[in-house]
Amino acid sequence: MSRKLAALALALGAAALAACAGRSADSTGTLPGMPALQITAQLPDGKTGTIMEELPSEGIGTVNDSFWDATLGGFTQEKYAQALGFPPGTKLTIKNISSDISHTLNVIQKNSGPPADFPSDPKLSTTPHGTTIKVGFASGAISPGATATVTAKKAGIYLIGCAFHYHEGMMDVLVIAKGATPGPQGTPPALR
Ligand SMILES: [Cu+2]
Repeated sequence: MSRKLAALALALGAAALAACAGRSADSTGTLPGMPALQITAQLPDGKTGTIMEELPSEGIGTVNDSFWDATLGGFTQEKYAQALGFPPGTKLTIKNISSDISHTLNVIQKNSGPPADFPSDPKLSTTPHGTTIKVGFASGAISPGATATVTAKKAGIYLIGCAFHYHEGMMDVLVIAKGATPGPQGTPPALR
C-alpha cells in the first residue's frame, strides 16, 4: 500500500471515530423501514465484510461527507449511508435490503483521494462482470433480499454506484486499504 493510501485510511478511521466516539467496530442493528429484520455487519477486522444497499429514499438515506466533499448514499456497512472501508483480502457480501427494488454494485472508476470525483453520466452495466473489486466490476442485478459476493484484493479508492439508481443518489466511496474502516453514518431519516 502506498504511503498516501495509508494516511488516507488513518484519516478515514479518525473521521469515523470523531463522529461516533466509543462506537465499536462491530454493530448489530435494526434496519430503517425493516423493523423485523436484524442485520449483523461484520467489519474490517474479520475476514468477511458486508455492504448493505438500498435506495436512499427507502430509508438508508444520504450523507454529506465533508472528507470526500460529496453526497454519498444507498450503501452502508451499518445502518445509514456512509463511506465504505475494508482491508485488502476482505471477502464482501453485498446484500440488497430493499423490500421490493433490485440494485447493483458497480465499480465506476478509481480516485486518487478526496474529493470524490463522481462522473455525471457513467456507463453502468447490469450484466455481472468480474469477481474482484476493480474498475468495471459489476454485480449484476441483485433482487430484494438477495446477495452477491466479491473480493477486495487491490488497495485503492474506488467510486461505486448502482446501475439502476445512480441518478437517484446511489453512489459511494469504497476504500480498500490496510486499516480502512467505514466513515460516519448519515443522519437517520427521522431526525432530519
Ligand atoms: Cu439501486
